[in-house]
Amino acid sequence: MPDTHAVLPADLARDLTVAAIEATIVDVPTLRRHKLSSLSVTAQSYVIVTIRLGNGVEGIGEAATLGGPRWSEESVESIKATIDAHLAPALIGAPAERFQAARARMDGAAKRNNAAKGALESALFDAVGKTLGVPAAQFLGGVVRDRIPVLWTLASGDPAQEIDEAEQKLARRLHETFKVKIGAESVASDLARLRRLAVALEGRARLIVDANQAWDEPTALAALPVLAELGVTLVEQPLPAWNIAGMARLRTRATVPLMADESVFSAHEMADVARAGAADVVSLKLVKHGGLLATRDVAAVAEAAGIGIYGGCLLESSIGAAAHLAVFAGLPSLAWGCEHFGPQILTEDLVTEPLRFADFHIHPPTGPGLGVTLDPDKLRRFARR
Ligand code: MUC
Ligand code: MG
Repeated sequence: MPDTHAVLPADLARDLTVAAIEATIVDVPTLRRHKLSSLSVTAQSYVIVTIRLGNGVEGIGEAATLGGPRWSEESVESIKATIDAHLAPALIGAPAERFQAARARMDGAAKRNNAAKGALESALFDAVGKTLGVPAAQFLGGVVRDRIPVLWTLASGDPAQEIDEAEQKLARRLHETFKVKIGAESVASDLARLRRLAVALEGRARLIVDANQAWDEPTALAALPVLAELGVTLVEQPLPAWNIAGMARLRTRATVPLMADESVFSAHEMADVARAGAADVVSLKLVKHGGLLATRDVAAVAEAAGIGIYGGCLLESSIGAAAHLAVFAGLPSLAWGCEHFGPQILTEDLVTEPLRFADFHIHPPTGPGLGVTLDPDKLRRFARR
């Protein structure tokens, strides 16, 4: 098919060609140390992508990472290099509004590199949406919800600090579900920490846990009944990403639902997990799936298999969060809510008007494109030198 804008009026169409792409690495400090099973961060690193169209309109997107290339294989350095050398050249001159064709061009230029592709596709949705005065969610069929339950992650590893942090979130009616990061310490110490949290917050908060692949099968099997007894309502990625058969075996013995995170990047992996009966719930993330369209594809496979959907994050700023929310707001079902607390854990957000959190919900922005505006001063200030 020729790369023209045949479906749009000629003057508008001419303008929607991708003219320039810029990728900037930023490092934004977090309010406190955030500790996962295999990494710990005191700053979040993103690649902020700007796409300028022929009409002069700019769209923005964000690729998040966590602890360099340790959460997934991409780092901000690899993301910027892949965009500059391979993905940007594949998009320059292409019609921005042909999102599926842009996805095919990117897939032709680079295997995986999903965080990089997700940032670029977000920027395409933003630029075209801003040109046409239409929210990005509209390109995916429009929204079915205008607010989404949002949890907070407790990840300092210090139970006294975590109880205090949860109390503050409850008092301000920001979050009433808390995801506790486990797996960095021994199982006994994690379970003791969880017991302190469960007792302190009993009847006032829900707890879920994320082991980020830290356990083997016997360890998980022994821990699951204790997690159930403590009232934990969801257990995320207890086993290594590759251990789908192990997750399926665990699931036959578990009384707490299991969520796949690192096990599911592609829609094909989602289908494998579904076929194996290896998860009750899946966590969706742009950085895993490679864009808004791909995230919706993974959601469709999950829905078809009766697997619950949870709106995952990688501590994105309001830019990346807005791109996720454009998808989440339109999914037929989002039974497990979302975790886009990222904007609140940064010392400063990267947009002029941060996303709204109120009454334990996050509100997807309603303006054109992603509905957020990059603050150029902050981009300059946090850009890596
Ligand atoms: C993950 O594995 O879920 C999301 C929230 C958080 O604290 O860590 C991330 C990554
Ligand atoms: Mg996770």
